[in-house]
Amino acid sequence: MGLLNSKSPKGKQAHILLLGLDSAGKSTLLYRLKLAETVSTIPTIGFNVEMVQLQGGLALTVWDVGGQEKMRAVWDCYCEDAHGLAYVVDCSDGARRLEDSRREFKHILQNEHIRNAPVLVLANKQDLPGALSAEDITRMFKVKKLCSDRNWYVQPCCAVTGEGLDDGFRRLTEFVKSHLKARETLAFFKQK
Ligand SMILES: Nc1nc2c(ncn2[C@@H]2O[C@H](COP(=O)(O)OP(=O)(O)OP(=O)(O)O)[C@@H](O)[C@H]2O)c(=O)[nH]1
Ligand SMILES: [Mg+2]
Repeated sequence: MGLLNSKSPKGKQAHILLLGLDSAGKSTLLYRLKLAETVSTIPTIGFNVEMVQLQGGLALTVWDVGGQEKMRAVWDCYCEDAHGLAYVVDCSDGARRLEDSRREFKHILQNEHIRNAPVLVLANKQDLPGALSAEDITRMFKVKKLCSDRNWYVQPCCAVTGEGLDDGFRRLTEFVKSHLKARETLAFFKQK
């Protein structure tokens, strides 16, 4: 049984927000997940939205928002209906870009609409020489500290081959299910 049929908000899709700096690999990753093939991408101006069906019947609506600087200014506007955040990092990026990415990550976690929402950090481009590991990113981005109020996981991956993507999104889906359940329980007791 997938999220669509679960007892989480009736008729609601699990809505995942896919963010990360420009060229981190978000669109490559989205279409790899959806089509199981590598598509050639152009920088996203605005957003792409796709329904992704993972093996096992899990359905996710994934919003891939462009990561260029002018787009980052509007990321907050996409948070309102999100049940989970997938944040993509280009692990082959230089120190300055990694710092920009870390800063944006910290900022988006403060958005009240995704408070407590689970986070999957995708440590992408593991195929490139010198790419930082998932452990490096966890440390550098202070994920443990910044996500102490929610479920989180840092998944090494390669969007071009698809390695790590299914595992990461499956874990995120499990987190989202528990998050929705907790929200439902809270709403039930608030009604009383
Ligand atoms: N080697 C390698 N290249 C990758 C990987 N993932 C993405 N790329 C490449 O990185 C470039 C940018 O990928 P996109 O998916 O367009 O990046 P994006 O995050 O959607 O960028 P914006 O739309 O500008 O925000 C493309 O040339 C991809 O082929 C990866 O895992 N390994
Ligand atoms: Mg894109």
